[in-house]
Amino acid sequence: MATRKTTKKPNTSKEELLGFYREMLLIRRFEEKAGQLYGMGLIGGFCHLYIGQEAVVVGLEAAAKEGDKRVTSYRDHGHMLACGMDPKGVMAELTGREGGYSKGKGGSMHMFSKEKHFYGGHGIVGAQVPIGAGLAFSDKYKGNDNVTFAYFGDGAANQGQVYETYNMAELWDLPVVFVIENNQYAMGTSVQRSTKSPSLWERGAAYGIEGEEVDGMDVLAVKEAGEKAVAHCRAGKGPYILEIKTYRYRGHSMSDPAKYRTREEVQKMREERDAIEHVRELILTGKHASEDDLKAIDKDIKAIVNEAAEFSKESPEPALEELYTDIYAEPATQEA
Ligand SMILES: Cc1ncc(C[n+]2csc(CCOP(=O)(O)OP(=O)(O)O)c2C)c(N)n1
Ligand SMILES: [Mg+2]
Repeated sequence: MATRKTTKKPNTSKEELLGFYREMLLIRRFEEKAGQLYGMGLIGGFCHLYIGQEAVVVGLEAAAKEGDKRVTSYRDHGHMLACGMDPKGVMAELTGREGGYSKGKGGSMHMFSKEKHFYGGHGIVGAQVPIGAGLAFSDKYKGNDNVTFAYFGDGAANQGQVYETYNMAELWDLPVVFVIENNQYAMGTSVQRSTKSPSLWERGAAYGIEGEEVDGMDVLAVKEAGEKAVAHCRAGKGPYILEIKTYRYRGHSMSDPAKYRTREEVQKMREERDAIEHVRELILTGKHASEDDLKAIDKDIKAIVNEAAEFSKESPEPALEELYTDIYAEPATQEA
């Protein structure tokens, strides 16, 4: 992965940097807590943590506006927090409690928010990509200027449905940003082992889709690329691909034996490329805040996460009768 460019003065502000710091830290601390609750047996099933990749969603959310949509895979807790969903509702869903976004009946991979335009959370690798194009189609049909962010991984990028979607999205000029979160691994398979072509975004050229590679450990670079992508879509020029180079520090899921990479590789990335540390450095060297100010933010975030954990332990399990609810959808009404 390319090293961070430090020569250019970052085009940002104190407020923006502090906001990025807060939002990325919230995701990291939330995920650490989710890992603990999983270890305590309070979260069952699968649990895919987003630690290391925080700058991707936080940077892209900074480029989004109200009305924009997002859809992603099972590694979705960060996406939900970044678009403003309630940490209590997310954590309670992870623990299978009534206070969760799907009343405790869905879990990690089955959460949605109509209010925040978050369309899941999908366990089937790549399934969210055509869904993302469908969401973008609905906005194009309604004639508004909303954009959909369809996130998927490097592993998913080798799926056929991605390319069928590329073709239709470009054919119909759909306002969708295809975000490839290239964290270098698909479960235990590295990109080097799965993929011959060195870049994933360039495959869009076969369908006439523009795109670029982005440093996913630099939240400012992600935001800048996001703004460009979104402007392209809003201008009616069709889809755009962002291949965001990132890294997950934790295993694929909580049950990952981690035999496919060395501890040193992970350690090196944490020490040299961590996105939160990067913003912290920019804040301190730019004298935007003191160590004590940052400690106060850390404390604040810890309190939010602890409150979410407490809520998710205290919220009751769903009642037995809930087994019979939310099975069939109400007939959809035509929106203006
Ligand atoms: C269609 C399908 N095939 C296989 C799986 C099993 N599986 C779950 S995650 C995963 C790897 C996906 O990796 P990637 O797209 O890079 O996303 P990441 O986990 O790195 O975020 C696989 C093969 C699945 N869930 N769905
Ligand atoms: Mg991956």
